[in-house]
Amino acid sequence: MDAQEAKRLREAYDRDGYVIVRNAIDPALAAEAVGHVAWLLEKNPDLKPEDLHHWLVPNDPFWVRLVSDPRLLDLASVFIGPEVALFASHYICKPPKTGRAVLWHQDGSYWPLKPMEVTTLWLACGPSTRENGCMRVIPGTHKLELQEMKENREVDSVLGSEIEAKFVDESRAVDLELAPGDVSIHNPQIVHGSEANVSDQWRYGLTIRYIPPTTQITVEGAGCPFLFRGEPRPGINDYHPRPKFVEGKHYPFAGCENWK
Ligand SMILES: O=C(O)CCC(=O)C(=O)O
Repeated sequence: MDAQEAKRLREAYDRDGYVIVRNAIDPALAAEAVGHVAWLLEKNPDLKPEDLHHWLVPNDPFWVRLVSDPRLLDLASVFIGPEVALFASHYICKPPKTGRAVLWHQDGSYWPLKPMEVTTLWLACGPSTRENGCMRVIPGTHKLELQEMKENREVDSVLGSEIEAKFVDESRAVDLELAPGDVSIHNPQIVHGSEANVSDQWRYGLTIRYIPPTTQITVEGAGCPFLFRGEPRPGINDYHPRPKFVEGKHYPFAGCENWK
């Protein structure tokens, strides 16, 4: 990415609270991620496809390979600087007809991060459309301070909580429709969510939350810290080592021989 493109992305993100990058990764890698989800669901039959959480990451070479892809790290560094660590990553996949909504919320309200310097890359592994419950944002709401999220158990949703309705003007919402390999990138304060999947197609999405190594995860176990670029800071975060690929134990992927 050249400096002019980085400037364009940064300006859009600062103005709107989000930006879309098309073809951030190649379709073959996106397709491997879809296979990974099927593999994870088979290995973890008690987990719902919306709930493939960060605690699965440290012992999963493909997951670490995917979130440390240099193309994604280059993008993250536009927003958080050249040193890039992982705070957390979570597949939110919605099965046809039953995939749950994500109620309107601000991410930062849930996160034990100090300071709140963090950006999310939302990677479309398959097509993400209005019908299958793509992510939606309200542009400009990243300028709103972090609010307390309120519990809502009346709707079957992924988070079970939401921002108060007075902060949500749905008439201004933008659907982030993405093709496999595209990413949307969003600020931790932007008001966003997604609707249930009413289509007969799966929606496959991977959230990836990047921080600089100067940001501390203040609650142990709240994330899956890895340091991909830069130097650790004393007393800030214990980073996991890169997991080794073991045939028969891990999801096989292109290049897994380099992870042994
Ligand atoms: O995947 C979704 O529908 C919502 C994602 C989200 O809330 C996030 O990445 O912060």
